[in-house]
Amino acid sequence: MSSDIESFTAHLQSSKRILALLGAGLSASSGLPTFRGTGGLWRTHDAISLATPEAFARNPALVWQFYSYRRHMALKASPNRAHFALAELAAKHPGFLALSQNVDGLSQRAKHPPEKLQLLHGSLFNVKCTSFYCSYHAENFTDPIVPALKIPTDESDPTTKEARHAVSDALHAKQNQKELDIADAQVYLPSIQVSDLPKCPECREGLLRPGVVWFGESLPSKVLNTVDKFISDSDKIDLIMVIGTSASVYPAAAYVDNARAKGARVAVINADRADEPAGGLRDNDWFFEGDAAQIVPEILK
Ligand code: BJW
Repeated sequence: MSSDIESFTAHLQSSKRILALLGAGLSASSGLPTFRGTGGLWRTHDAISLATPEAFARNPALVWQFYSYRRHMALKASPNRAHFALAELAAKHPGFLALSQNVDGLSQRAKHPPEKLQLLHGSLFNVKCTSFYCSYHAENFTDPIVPALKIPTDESDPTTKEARHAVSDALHAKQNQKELDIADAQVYLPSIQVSDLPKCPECREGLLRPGVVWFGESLPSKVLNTVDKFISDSDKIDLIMVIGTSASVYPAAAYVDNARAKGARVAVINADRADEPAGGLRDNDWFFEGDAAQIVPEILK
């Protein structure tokens, strides 16, 4: 296993069929937290434990607050150099396909050609109706999606509001309103009624939910079919780049072995040397350790 950029570049240049499996580490430099390890906590909740249908059934307000916060943060973030470098490779290479586990929309905003980007786990900016009888789904970029989910400011926190008003007048306080970092468990989080959560505009009964794939749910069949077709139509896959992902969630993680079975060499780009794909690494693989935002543009240059 090597970290030699020259041998990687030579292989990339001769590669006809290339996959890239993308994960949260790709967007870490854009300021968006990953799921596992540091940053994987939202308030006192493991982010993974909120990404389940059971969590939504138990406490839809909390889960919506988590996703509304993430929509807000993703809209405030900008794609980094790795998103742009991958988008450029996708635009110029006819045999390249990116399989993204990310839901943050940053690859799309870096102008990654949509047909070369398969969203395995959906998007923060899709919503769908939870009613069994309704099939409503739509793109939605409204932030906040409903007024109740607006990120509170220090002015709306009853404790800090009192303190502020003790030292300044109401006008001054309003001008200096600061959004609270509600990911921090010490910070005030308003309680929200279910009746104030996003409702389906079509059936007018069901709650809307984020259009992401939670644990135990199937990935979109159209996406799975496209990826399966790319792999099965290829006599050989030359390379799979595994970028900023712990590659611990299936079926996404299995694409590394599927690509290997078609002859692919594996290049891992990860900040943590311990995060190898499940099947381990082989002698002719590459591991580039560090920030994807720095390494990806460098090795794709
Ligand atoms: C950096 C960096 C920097 C940091 N630069 N790097 C086979 C075996 C066992 C279990 C299963 C199986 N098949 C299916 C399952 C069950 C389950 C599963 O995989 N469980 C595992 C825990 C084992 N899978 C499912 O349920 C899937 N559905 C399914 O298979 O349906 C059929 C079925 C159903 C029921 C039973 C059996 C079959 C659905 C999975 C959906 C995953 N959803 C989430 C949430 C999406 C919505 C949201 O965003 O909230 O997807 S979970 C979360 O994990 C999210 C991510 O996309 C995904 C992967 O995480 P990712 O991106 O890898 O992030 P991290 O944090 O794990 O890693 C970040 C990496 O970056 C780290 O390595 C860092 O070191 C690195 N890094 N900074 C470079 N600057």
